[in-house]
Formats: sequence, structure tokens, C-alpha cells
Amino acid sequence: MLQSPILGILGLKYPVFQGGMAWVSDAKLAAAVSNAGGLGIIGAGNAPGSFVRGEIRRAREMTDRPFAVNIMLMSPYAEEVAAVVAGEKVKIAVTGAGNPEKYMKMWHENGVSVIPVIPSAAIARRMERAGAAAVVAEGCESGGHIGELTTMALVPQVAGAVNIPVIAAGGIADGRGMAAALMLGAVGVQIGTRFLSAVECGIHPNYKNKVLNAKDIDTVVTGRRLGHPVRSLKTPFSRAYFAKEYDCSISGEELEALGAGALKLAAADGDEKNGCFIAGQIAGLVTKEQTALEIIEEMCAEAEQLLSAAAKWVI
Ligand code: TUI
Repeated sequence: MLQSPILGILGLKYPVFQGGMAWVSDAKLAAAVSNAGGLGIIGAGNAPGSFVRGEIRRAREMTDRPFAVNIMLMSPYAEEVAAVVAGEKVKIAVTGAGNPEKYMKMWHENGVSVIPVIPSAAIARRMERAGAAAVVAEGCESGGHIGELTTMALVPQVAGAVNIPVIAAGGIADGRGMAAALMLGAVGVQIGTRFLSAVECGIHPNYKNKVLNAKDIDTVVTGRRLGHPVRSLKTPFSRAYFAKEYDCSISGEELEALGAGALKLAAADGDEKNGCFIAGQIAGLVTKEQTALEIIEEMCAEAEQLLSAAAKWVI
């Protein structure tokens, strides 16, 4: 069995979080991951509070185990989603793409533990001071909105900087990555890209097929010029967007407008022309559709085997 302090803290069987992916991580996927013994996370993305409340209630009908909501802080609805999470007394709030400090008092008063996703040791320290229960240290191998540092460089520096548990994310999709993350000082992993292939993941088949067929070099980072870099699969849309960022005749506003709604177009409609198919650099390792339970158990069994055999490196 894999052992980790995060199991007792959050009431999990496996130290595996499922990434709270916008337009992807709905109640069904989160409940499947929680029922499998991991931490299922509903991704609020850019959805309004009423929608997120519905998803929280739907998840509660499908699982009795702990689950979380990911609040995407750049969303225009972040404030109302934060209030819904407090009102519904969700056990765990995971935050991304910003600083959650202004909501932390309200969450703590309602018994909500806060786990911010962070891109640097300085921000991790700040979150610890503000009362975070743990942090997710997410390297730039991951899909979606990313920071500067790789998982390999970020995780040990964050683990050395704080005394709260650190969960590693970015570039992890199997037991090898999981074992490596634990060696870097993490007590668990957050997995996004591999759960895109889960049977319980309701994204459009075009999206799933793109992930299953992706190679190691098939992602690109766009949005650097706008100050919010996003990693997604290379498609005619993302390549054209990337090129436009270097075209000074196109304004920032025009670039923003081009990207608006692109996540939904990919996840819900499989729109290969205008969709933004978010995935991490590890997509090349994701080659088969499995249930959430199979994904978690396979990954943890592999990590356990590797860690048990790790003494082979020492004489
Ligand atoms: O948030 C993510 N990944 C995401 S969010 C998303 S939806 C989106 N839509 C349009 C534009 C941009 C995003 C898709 N993928 N990951 C967690 C993450 N958090 N990555 C980086 C950060 C972060 C950055 C700065 C966390 C904290 C932070 O703090 C800055 C501050 O204000 O202190």
C-alpha cells in the first residue's frame, strides 16, 4: 500500500487528485474519482455560481466520499462561485490562476479547507501564512494556464519552503511520474491530462481522440503576450493563434476575443476549427481509455512497485 499524510488529512484511499479542468471536470468525473478513492474535483472554470451549485449537488448524489471544487480565480464568476462553495459547505476548495486570500476567511468560517494551486515557492509560503491546508505545486508541463517553472524544479523548492503538504502536478500520468513526485518531496499528485481519457470523462470524442493520438511534442503555449500563457494541443487554431501573437498589427483585445469561448468549443462541441484542446506535455503517454478506478489503481500499483524496488539504486 502507498502511504501518505494526505490520506488521513483528507480521508482518501489514494494520494491522487483529479485536476479541476474547466468544461471537463464535471460532477460525474469528480464522483468517479472520489468513489475510486482519489480526490475528485469539480472544475468551476468560467461557469456561474448556480451551475456550480447544481454540480455540487449532483456529485453528492453520486458519492459519499470527499470531493473538492476548483475555483478559477480569473473567472468573472469567481466571487459567486466562492460563495456557493462556502454556502454548500464543500469540504475542500482548490483554487487556480490567482490569489485566493480574499475568500479564505469566509471558507474557513464555513469549514472549507483551502488548497491553492501555486507556481512558485514565494506564493506557496504566502498561502501557508494565509492558512492553506496544502498546496498543489503545478509545473509548466501541465495543460491550461501555466507558470514558468517545471515540475522538476518547482516541487522540491516548494517542499523545502513550506511545512504544509505539497501535491505535485504537471507532467505526471503514470506510476513513474508519481514515484518521482514523491521523491521530489510531494505527498501526492494531481492528474489532469490522463483523466481526459477516462470512461467517465464526458468531453467530445474528437477531444479524447486528440489526446489519445498526441505525441510528446504536440502541445504549444499561447497567450504569453496577454500575460496568461495557456498550454494546449497543437491544432490549426492554436498554431494560427501562436503566429498572431507575433503580429504587431493585431491588438491584445483582438487576441483575447479570438480565444473567447474556445475551451467550451473543444470540450462540448469537439470543434476542431475554433476549439482550444487543453492538454499537458504528458499527453503522449495517454494511449488508452480506462475507468477512473483503473487509472488510479494502475498508477498507484506501478508507483508502489517502483518505490519498493528503489533500494536497487543503493549499495
Ligand atoms: O489555473 C490553472 N489552469 C487553468 S485555468 C484555465 S481556464 C482559463 N481560461 C482562459 C484563460 C486562462 C485560463 C485553464 N487552465 N492552473 C493553476 C495555476 N495557477 N497555474 C498558475 C496558477 C497561479 C498563477 C498565479 C496561481 C497563483 C498565482 O498567484 C498570483 C498572485 O496573484 O499572487
